[in-house]
Amino acid sequence: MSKNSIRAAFEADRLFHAMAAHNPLSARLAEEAGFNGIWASGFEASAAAGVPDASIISLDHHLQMTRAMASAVAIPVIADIDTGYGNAINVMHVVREYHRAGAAAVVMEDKHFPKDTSLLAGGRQELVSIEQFVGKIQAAKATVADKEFLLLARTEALIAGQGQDEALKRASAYEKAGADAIVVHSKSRTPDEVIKFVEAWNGGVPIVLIPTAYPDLTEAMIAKLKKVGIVIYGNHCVRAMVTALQDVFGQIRADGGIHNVDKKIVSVERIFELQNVAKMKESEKKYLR
Ligand code: SPV
Ligand code: MG
Repeated sequence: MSKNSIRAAFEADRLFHAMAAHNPLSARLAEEAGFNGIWASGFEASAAAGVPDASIISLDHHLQMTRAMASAVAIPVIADIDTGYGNAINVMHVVREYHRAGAAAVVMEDKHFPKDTSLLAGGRQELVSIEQFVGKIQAAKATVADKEFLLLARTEALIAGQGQDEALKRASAYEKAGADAIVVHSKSRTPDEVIKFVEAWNGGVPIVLIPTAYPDLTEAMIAKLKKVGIVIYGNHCVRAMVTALQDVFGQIRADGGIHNVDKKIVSVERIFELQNVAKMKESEKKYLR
C-alpha cells in the first residue's frame, strides 16, 4: 500500500479534513468538493437506514458500505467501527475486515456494546474500563500488520460527563496501548471543553476533533491549536441531504408538479457524470462486439 495520506498529513503537521458520507455517491461528492478523506460515519449509515445510531445496523451493513465507498473514491476512508462490535476478540475480526475492505483507518470508541449515539440528550453513555479498552486497542494493533493502517482511539469520557482528568487519563493509556491518534468527542455547545483538553494533552500522537456540537470552531482556529491532526465533519452529508429533499419534495407537492423544481436541481446529465457513464461508453467502444 502506498503511504497513507493521513499519516503523511500528521508528519507534515497539516490538518486533515474528512467529510461524512453514507454511500458511494455522497463519498464522490465529498471527494469532488476537495475533502482530504471520507468519514464512514455510523450515525450517517444508521440515519440512511432509518434507524437510531445505537448498534442497530449490523457489522456487515456498515462494512459493505465502507467497502463500496473505498472503491468509489481515491481519498482515504476513515471507518467508524463504534465499539468494535464487542470485546477484544470481536475487534480482531472487525479490524481485519475493515482493512481488507480498503479503509485507511478505523475509529473505535470506549463505550459499551450496544452503544447509544453521542450527541443525544440523555443518551446512555456507559464506558468500558480503561483495561478493557487497552486490550481492545492492543488486539486491533496486533491483528493488522500494515503500518499504514491507522487505529484512532476515541474516548467518550467528556460525552459521559466524566471530566477532563478522566479523558486525559484514558487518552494517555490508549496512546501507550498503540493508538495512532486520539479522538476526543464533546457535546458542549462551545469549543472550550475540547480546547482545554487539547491544551492539556502532552502525548505524542495527534488529536482528532468532531466539531458538530460547537460549529464555530473553524479549521483556521483548529490549526492554531497545533496538536490536532484531523477534523471530522460528522453528519453534514445526511443533514444536507435532508435539507435538500425536504425543500424539493415539499415544493413539488406545493406546486402540484415538477415544473418549478426542475430548474433548481442538478440535471440528469450531472448524475450520469457521477455514475462514470462516460467511462462505460469508452469501454463499450473498445470491447463490445
Ligand atoms: C458518527 O458520525 O457516527 C460519529 C460522530 O460517531 S457522532 O455521531 O457525533 O457521535
Ligand atoms: Mg459514530
